[in-house]
Amino acid sequence: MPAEKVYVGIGSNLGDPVSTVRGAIELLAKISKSKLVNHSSLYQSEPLGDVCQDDYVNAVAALESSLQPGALLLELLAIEKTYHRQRDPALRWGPRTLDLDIILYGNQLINDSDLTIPHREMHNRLFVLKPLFEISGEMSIPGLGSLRSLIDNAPELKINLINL
Ligand code: A4P
Ligand code: MG
Repeated sequence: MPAEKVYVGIGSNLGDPVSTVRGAIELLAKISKSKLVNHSSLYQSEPLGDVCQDDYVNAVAALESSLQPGALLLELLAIEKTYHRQRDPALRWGPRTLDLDIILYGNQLINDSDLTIPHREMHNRLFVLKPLFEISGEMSIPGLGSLRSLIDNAPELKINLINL
């Protein structure tokens, strides 16, 4: 199967989100039959949805993958699992959030019970659209139109580049 360009959204807001996102990018680079070709800067963004949570660190990575979408999703879930628990300063185990979403898989439109591509909420999420634009530039999103117009029409959200 020829490789497809895949964009993966990365988000974390528990524990040490910067190191989690960096670690996730390193693990994305090790996925079989896939190559990490680029990743965005890290962004700090205000939480969308639940009001009682910390800011997120978000990024988007670009892969070339010849894994089928379902197989790639399993790889992402395995990476999430490695970050779901972390020692807090009191040495107790606590939850850790790492969300890895398939944002785009080539030009494919997928609507399975366990997989919707493009990601069903991407157009509402500047924390996905902005890092995606940073690495892809203007592009056409299957079924949704131009990335530039999605950014212009997305709900407002505080989001800043993290200068590391
Ligand atoms: N699934 C369907 N389509 C996809 C896809 N394209 N990529 C299914 C990945 N998974 C997909 O995922 C549950 C199931 O969704 C997967 O097993 C897969 O079969 P999940 O990550 O456990 O849950 P979810 O539906 O993604 O909901 P979750 O995690 O509660 O919320 P979201 O939608 O991931 O959002 N605010 C900021 N600023 N930044 C953030 O990153 N993230 C969230 C969580 C909320 N607010 C945020 C951020
Ligand atoms: Mg998710």
